[in-house]
Amino acid sequence: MKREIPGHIRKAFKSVDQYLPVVDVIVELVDARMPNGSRLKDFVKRLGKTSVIALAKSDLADEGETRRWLARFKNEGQACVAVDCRNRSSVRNLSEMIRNAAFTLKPGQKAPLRKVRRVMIIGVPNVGKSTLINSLAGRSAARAANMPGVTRSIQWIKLPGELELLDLPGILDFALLRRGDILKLINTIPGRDTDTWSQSKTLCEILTFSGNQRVLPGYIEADCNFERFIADYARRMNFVARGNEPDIERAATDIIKRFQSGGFGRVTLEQAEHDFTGLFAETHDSAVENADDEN
Ligand SMILES: Nc1nc2c(ncn2[C@@H]2O[C@H](COP(=O)(O)OP(=O)(O)OP(=O)(O)O)[C@@H](O)[C@H]2O)c(=O)[nH]1
Ligand SMILES: [Mg+2]
Repeated sequence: MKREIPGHIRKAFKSVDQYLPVVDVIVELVDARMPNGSRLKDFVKRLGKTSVIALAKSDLADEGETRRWLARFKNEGQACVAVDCRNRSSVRNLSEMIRNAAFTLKPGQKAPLRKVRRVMIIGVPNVGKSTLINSLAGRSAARAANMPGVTRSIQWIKLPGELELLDLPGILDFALLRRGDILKLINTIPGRDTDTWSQSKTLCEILTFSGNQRVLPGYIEADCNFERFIADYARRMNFVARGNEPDIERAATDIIKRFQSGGFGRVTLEQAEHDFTGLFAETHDSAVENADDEN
């Protein structure tokens, strides 16, 4: 059965159209662990505004890989910076960049009559938009939590120095939805408990593709064989199922939770110089259904 984009995401698209005429700058917030796969590139380009890319959750991503991503975006002529959205000092550079973009006029551009400049934060669900706004504002102004779909209403948040930020719900387009399973790995689309087996298998495959096998303890020792690795992991963690068998379902869930919270160290799933995550695309309809189910 074909379903549509969830209601609050449709509403976010409408709000972008509604507020765009009064917006001066767009902050494109992407996940540093998957900068391209979480980027709404075509969508933001179509809006035709000055934009700045911020790589959120860079505290969870590989530092070298983040440098390579920043170099790639700079090469494309994009202003960009890596941030930990939860940390006020980490977002200072971004704050500077936003001010520069908002208050510097391009050659031939007329200054707007209003003093205040307005900034729209655009990104996929759960990437850290509300957390970033709170750090930029220096106070808890927007509700944030670790699940997609937290922001449902639209609000302007005032910053000192004539800036206003718009907190929007997360946006997903069909190109990103098609990447279903890998977006669940970074918690953009909520995974179901019954999904964790296929998610952890995808995680192992991606880590193998990206040469990051060492990240998962025991994976190389299991010859990068997923089934063997999961069973060994369950045994090591003392996850026991009925009949004294290793509880491999619990192991799969544990691996996903641990990965998402940085428990295996800093890992980037998508390489700046060799992007292969498109290989993990799902069919359009099943991906849309997954996003819809939880919202
Ligand atoms: N480690 C880490 N966690 C972050 C970062 N930014 C946000 N988070 C966490 O990610 C979760 C989601 O943050 P939100 O700010 O609610 O994300 P959002 O993009 O507003 O989400 P929606 O409104 O649901 O689209 C929260 O648990 C945050 O604490 C970051 O840079 N690093
Ligand atoms: Mg939010």
